[in-house]
Amino acid sequence: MTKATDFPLTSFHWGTYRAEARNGDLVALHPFEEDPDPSPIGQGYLGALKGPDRITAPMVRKSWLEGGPGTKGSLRGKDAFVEVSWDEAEQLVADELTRVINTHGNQSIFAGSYGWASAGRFHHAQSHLKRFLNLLGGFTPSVNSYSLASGEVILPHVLGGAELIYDATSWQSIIESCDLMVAFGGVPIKNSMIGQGGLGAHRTRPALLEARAAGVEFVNISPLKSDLPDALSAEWIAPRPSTDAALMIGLAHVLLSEGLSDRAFLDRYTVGFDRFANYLTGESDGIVKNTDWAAEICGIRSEEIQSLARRMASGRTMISVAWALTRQDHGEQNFWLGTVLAAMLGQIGLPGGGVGFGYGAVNTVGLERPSPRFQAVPQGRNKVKTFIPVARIAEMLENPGGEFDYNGKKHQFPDTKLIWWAGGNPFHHHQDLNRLRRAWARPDTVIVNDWCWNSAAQHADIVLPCTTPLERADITLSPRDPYLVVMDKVVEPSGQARDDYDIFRGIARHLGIDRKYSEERDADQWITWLYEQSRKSATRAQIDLPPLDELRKTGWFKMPAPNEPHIMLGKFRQDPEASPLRTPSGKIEIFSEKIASFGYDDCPGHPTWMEPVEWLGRAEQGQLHLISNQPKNKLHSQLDQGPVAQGDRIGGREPAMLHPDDAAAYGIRDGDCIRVFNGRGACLCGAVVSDSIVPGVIQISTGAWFRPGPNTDVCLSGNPNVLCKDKGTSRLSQGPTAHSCLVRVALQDERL
Ligand SMILES: Nc1nc2c(c(=O)[nH]1)N[C@H]1C(S)=C(S)[C@@H](COP(=O)(O)OP(=O)(O)OC[C@H]3O[C@@H](n4cnc5c(=O)[nH]c(N)nc54)[C@H](O)[C@@H]3O)O[C@H]1N2
Ligand SMILES: Nc1nc2c(c(=O)[nH]1)N[C@H]1C(S)=C(S)[C@@H](COP(=O)(O)OP(=O)(O)OC[C@H]3O[C@@H](n4cnc5c(=O)[nH]c(N)nc54)[C@H](O)[C@@H]3O)O[C@H]1N2
Ligand SMILES: [Mo]
Repeated sequence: MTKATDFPLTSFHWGTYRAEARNGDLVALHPFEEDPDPSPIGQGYLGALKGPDRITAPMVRKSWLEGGPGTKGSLRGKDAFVEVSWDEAEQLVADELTRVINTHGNQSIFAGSYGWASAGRFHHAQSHLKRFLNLLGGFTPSVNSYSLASGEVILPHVLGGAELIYDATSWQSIIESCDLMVAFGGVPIKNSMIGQGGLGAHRTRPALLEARAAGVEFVNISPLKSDLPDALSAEWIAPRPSTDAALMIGLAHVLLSEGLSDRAFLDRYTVGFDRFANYLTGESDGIVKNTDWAAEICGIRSEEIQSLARRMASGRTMISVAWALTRQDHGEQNFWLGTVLAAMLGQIGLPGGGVGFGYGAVNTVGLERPSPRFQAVPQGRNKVKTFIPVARIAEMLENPGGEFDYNGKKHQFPDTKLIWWAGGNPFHHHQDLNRLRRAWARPDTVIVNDWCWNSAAQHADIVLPCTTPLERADITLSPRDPYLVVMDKVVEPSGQARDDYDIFRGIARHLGIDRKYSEERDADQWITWLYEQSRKSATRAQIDLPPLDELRKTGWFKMPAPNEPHIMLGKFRQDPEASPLRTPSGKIEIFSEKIASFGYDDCPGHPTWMEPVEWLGRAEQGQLHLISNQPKNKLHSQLDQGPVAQGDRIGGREPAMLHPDDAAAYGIRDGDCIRVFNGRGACLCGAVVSDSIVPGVIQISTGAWFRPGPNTDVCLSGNPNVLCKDKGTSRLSQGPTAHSCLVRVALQDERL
């Protein structure tokens, strides 16, 4: 009999599986034998791989094909598509690139192409798109991520580097030395199922349970009870969404006023505490930031804030600040304040204590593993100097030549004529989709490489069908995961689908750059080259990787974990003079002269509470705060069409969770079809009535494919991004603010 371990391996962002195919079809994905907590997400491929949403041939939007570039952009997402041959599609793309570059210049090509694409070191869609366009003179890129843009921009100012996000004190250190883990935004198990670039073994749930068994206590600070598993018996504190900054300032006030802060640590390792202390006491602005002040804003009782602060000061405390807390108005403040609280407790750089950014956001945070440098597909050099902060896309399209602030400088938006997306879904990830749709009508041409007819493909002019990881061989080489996995080709590509590499190679031939683009290597030769380069650099870091032919035989390899549990900023703690931070002062910046010098009223020189643009403190009667968090049954919009995600739908719509009190106020019962709406848009959802969410808050996971009805803008499948506001976190980082959003709800007649 065939054993599961006889089946070939493949890897996704949500884990490694053994894939079973019969007669050319995928029939099962078996959990990888090394994985103690496999994710169900992968099963979404069954049915989706060859389902009705698969793109099986190159397609061109009818009006564009008939009228040429710039024709009826407002029909994007509504027009019919016409099938063309690969040769015809390649020629159309090559001609359009030549026209745009010659007439408007390379900066008018926007190819930031943000998105998660698929695991596998070689077949990484964005790398190929960028390498290809750089050979033609470049393109306008985007900077930072939707995940935590404001965190990525603030941390270098405060702690000297954004890479600390992935350098968290390890779970092992928490298990051994921590007394209390205070998790702002929780440690959501559902999110820890993911590891970018592929992962071997899910670590977070076992780590949390080990920590609990070792006596670590947990506090879940979140509007959702489920952000920490029940087995941890965590205390649940639910502040109003987007008010954690006020809560943290209240906690800091208790530490200061009750003499619980570590003055010696603050003196030796930080700068600017006194300026912040003057803000806490009200000396600088006349407002005392005590717990009564905080309670008024965040809705947590004053005594509860005091007792949490005292508890945090009474032992070894790890503060976790979820990435979600950066995806809200003034999101910078939460990472900054989490750091300041940990500095006041004086535990940064000690085992099991201090601050960590996003435990549970992905499997990677807190994972014990070495961090070698692995070779990526070389992207070449981009000669174009224009760029946008990733979430400013609609503004860029609306406002060519317009000025924007970013991290201390002023920049200009380019005039975009051509958009090319490969490996991302802007109609999933961007906020205010109706606004995006209007702005998206403006460029002359939109090209999308994807494997399924999701909303990004639907809104393109030229659609180039690509393969999935199951249809190509690759290798995972993630510096953030200890497992290397040889990914086998399991089934043949559907229809005429091609690897992204072959798609670009085909177009490169029409433009005479094939040799430069391919370096005359086929995919297999590239994979070998990537592996050998990575192996050499691993050797330099004293990590021995097996030769490739040996690895191909075993299928996977696990790099050994370091001997000592990792402690973030441990070296800095030991000797701040010998190992200074890369901040201007070399220390933790509680006051940043640099940020203050930018003069931004939405991000001053020290952490500050500023009212978010939309929040319950200013809600009108009938408004609820929307949390659009990550879906448990898929990765963003990926596999939304598959059986796992569809199986959780209610009447075909995304579930929306609300509290029994709110449901009662609108006559909503469990399972009802509801309309969630605000001035920006509306979507239909299936109601889930539950007391594991606080009153006043409604939760809709992201990921449902944007599907406006034939005669309406209402999204029929429940994509919350029709509701979320499209505004930058601040002039400092211009990050997305999806989580600061008010909505209304109503019962909905199903016949819309
Ligand atoms: N309201 C709200 N919005 C959010 C968030 C939120 O919390 N709330 N979260 C934000 C966050 S953190 C993120 S990271 C973004 C995620 O946004 P995205 O990363 O854009 O979302 P995905 O659905 O993962 O998009 C990946 C796309 O790549 C395609 N793809 C997969 N493999 C391949 C391949 O090999 N080649 C090509 N060409 N394509 C491929 C998939 O089919 C899919 O269309 O969403 C953001 N949006
Ligand atoms: N299954 C699955 N896992 C994923 C992803 C996925 O799509 N599916 N996406 C991956 C990606 S790209 C990313 S960036 C990470 C994101 O990781 P996170 O940012 O941690 O993910 P979210 O689910 O958006 O938010 C975590 C929790 O924060 C809470 N929260 C929201 N707003 C507030 C607030 O104002 N205050 C407090 N205290 N809590 C709040 C919500 O209850 C939410 O459940 O997840 C990754 N993991
Ligand atoms: Mo993300």
